[in-house]
Amino acid sequence: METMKKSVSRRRFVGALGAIGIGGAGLGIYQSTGSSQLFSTGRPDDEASGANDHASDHGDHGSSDDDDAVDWEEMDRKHEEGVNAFPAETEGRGNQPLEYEMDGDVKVFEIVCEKGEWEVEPGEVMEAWTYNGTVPGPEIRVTEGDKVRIHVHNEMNESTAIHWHGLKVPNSQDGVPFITQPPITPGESFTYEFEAKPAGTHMYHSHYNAAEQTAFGQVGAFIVEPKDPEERPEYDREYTILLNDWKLGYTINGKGFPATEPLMAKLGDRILIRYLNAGTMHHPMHLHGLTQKVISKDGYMLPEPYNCDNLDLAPGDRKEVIVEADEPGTWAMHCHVLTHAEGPHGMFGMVTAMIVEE
Ligand SMILES: [Cu+2]
Repeated sequence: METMKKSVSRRRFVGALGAIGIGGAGLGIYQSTGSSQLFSTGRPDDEASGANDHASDHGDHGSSDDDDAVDWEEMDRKHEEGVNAFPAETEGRGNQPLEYEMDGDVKVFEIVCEKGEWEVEPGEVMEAWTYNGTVPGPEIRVTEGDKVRIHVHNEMNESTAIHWHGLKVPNSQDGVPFITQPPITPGESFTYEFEAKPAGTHMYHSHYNAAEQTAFGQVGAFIVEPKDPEERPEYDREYTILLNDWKLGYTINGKGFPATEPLMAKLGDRILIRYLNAGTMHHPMHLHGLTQKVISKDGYMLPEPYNCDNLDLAPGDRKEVIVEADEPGTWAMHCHVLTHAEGPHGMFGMVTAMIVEE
């Protein structure tokens, strides 16, 4: 992973979005229906209030049947404001490599489950349940065939357990309380041990009160590099896009637009994107202007890779794509369930961009 924030030109981003015609057109239709709930960020406080900070103050004029009442200049301003803020600084960064120690030939990792806070968007600090303090949790990355030991410490006030989603582990290590192990009760620890296989993009996530624990942030990427790199296509850079919804809203790697990070590429680069959907909904990820070649599903290489620009991700899915950065510019990239991405106040949630520099 690379730090990308510094090299982004906001002017170029705005220019590119202008060129592809993202704007307020058509939003008057949404407003005349008065359905501001459509633009919920998905967070529980939104559900309670029936509105949210992306949609709430359009209620002032949203109930009007007269489209002329729409303050289009204000809508333009809000749209522009969000884009100008991208990529916005927030506290905390998930998905960072988890260090390990060697014990003989075993890679030993430590994971602490705890409740805390997480800044999802600038100024929007929410209750989060974390692995080692971040959302998503740190990235575990090993090589196929590695022996792995993971100590999980539960510092929460409810039980938990971790499931190694996509990995082929012995049944006793599968992480499902009352099926393969007792729950890890508050204050207790549990040690998982297995051989890392098969190669691919996998996940680890809570399998206890999982709807809540995972939605509050207890999920991370578990990458198993192939023993033989020749098995996989070559690439110049890679990015992980872990999607989640519900408790922290619609997020990419624990952040909502404009706090999401852009994917940077040099013209001609081949970019590997690892998509993981940890959420409760489908999220079709649409990349403007460039082709996504899907090479694997759940770690398994496709016998016939296929091209697309809109790639559906069901809950639990992991898909790997190669994008050839063959067209310069700032290309919007977002979930195409548009209520997860753009409302009367502009873009939010599952939105980022691939920036191809010449
Ligand atoms: Cu979505």
